[in-house]
Amino acid sequence: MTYDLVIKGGTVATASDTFRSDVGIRDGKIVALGLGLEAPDVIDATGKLVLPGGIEAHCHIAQESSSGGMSSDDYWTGSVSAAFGGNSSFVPFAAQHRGMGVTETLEIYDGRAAPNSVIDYGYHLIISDPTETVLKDELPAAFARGVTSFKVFMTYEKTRIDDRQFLDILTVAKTHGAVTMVHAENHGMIQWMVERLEAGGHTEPRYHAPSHPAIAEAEAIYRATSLARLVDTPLVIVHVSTPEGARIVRDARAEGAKVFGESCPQYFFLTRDDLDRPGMEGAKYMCSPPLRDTATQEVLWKHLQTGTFTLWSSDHAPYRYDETGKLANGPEAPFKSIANGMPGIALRLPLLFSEGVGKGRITLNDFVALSATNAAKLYGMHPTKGTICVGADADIAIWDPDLKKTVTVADQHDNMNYTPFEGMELTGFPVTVLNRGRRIVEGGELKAERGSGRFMARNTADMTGRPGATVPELDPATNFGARIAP
Ligand code: DUC
Ligand code: ZN
Ligand code: ZN
Repeated sequence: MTYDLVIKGGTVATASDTFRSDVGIRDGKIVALGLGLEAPDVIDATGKLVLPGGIEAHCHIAQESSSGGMSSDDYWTGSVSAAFGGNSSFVPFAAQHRGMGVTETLEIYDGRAAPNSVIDYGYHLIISDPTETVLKDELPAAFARGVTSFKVFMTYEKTRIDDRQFLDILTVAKTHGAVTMVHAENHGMIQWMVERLEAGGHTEPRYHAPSHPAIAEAEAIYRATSLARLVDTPLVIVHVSTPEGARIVRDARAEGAKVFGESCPQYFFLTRDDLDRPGMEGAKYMCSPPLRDTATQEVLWKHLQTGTFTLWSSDHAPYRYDETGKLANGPEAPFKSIANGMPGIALRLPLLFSEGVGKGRITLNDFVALSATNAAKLYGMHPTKGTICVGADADIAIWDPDLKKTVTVADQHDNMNYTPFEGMELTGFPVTVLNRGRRIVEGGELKAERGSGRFMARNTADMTGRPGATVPELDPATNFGARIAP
């Protein structure tokens, strides 16, 4: 057999196995695993780890925030930063705003992504206006073109949907096999807290944390999982930030519900104390849900270790620390008028590798599962993406497990003027990244052409191991609850 490219001498790891193997690549696909493979083009991976290219499954790229401002990264800078962080593909959001159609929304994002992305991309569709046309015609059409995951918000004035609308969306998702994702926080509790804080004159960034109490997340996660269990359809709770929230996800999973949890590095490595930095610096650390505390971090690590979280995502939501981003509403804007979100797309994987694998908290195979395989399975990309096997796309990240670096904004390759992780010392970084067999990052340089990433039409989720259950009231065997089954 002949190959276009062979990755030679490395240690390959998948979500289940770690083994010495060369990787033979032809026409952008992995076509052979074995020793002694040869090709005219060889990457020497001696002493390196050969891992599936990361799949960043939660990031905001070229997206207007709910407060109107545009994210600082477009599909060019966002995808370049992702590639330097060891990702071969990503799935940002396409956000429908009220009054817009879904088809129109996707066309807008096609115009933003196709000419710019250097890695393969798809979209999760944010639905904030579930009209009859959207539910009956546009969501099925989006699904048919490979947009197979929908996100909803339970808070934010301009995007939130109510429980009844949520059920309608879950029902469409169930009919087509789509996955629904939710930002779960109780809107009324947040509003009430904000009003009280503002009335007391507490408007600095540090008050963002108490304005989103942990119990607001727990209440909404319980409600969201209950709605999904009524419909018996898959639901991802994104950016879980509290022990209470994680426990609800864990319990729902233990009962077999089609519920999945996602968490993000900021909740593991930063705390609300960062919001207390002098002047407006705290604005850099504002995200929603907000940063919590060190006790929370310990609990979240345990949930990551024991499988509560299927997904580890950056939630890269970049707004520069200047008048184009965080300070768009003035140099002393009240916290409620400051865009929520922080960057981190290039650090999602190095942070987890260094502090997870490097510190013995998780295995290398867990790392692979969290970096790519789980997202590929849940969001309908597996096995074309997310693993190293014959027949898969040659999406590969070659890691130097011993490479040490101090995090600095200059190394992020994004369009930001800060990184919240500045100064952290990490060990283990990707050094060469491939997408469909082509080098996109090598030797510290970008090798990919702008616009060379391709749209990924995604399939339905793999629900193996998540049986779900019909609630008694909807079980035809009990006549929709009118009589008790014998
Ligand atoms: N939710 C996100 O998922 N990202 C940024 C801000 C938010 O509210
Ligand atoms: Zn969110
Ligand atoms: Zn997000």
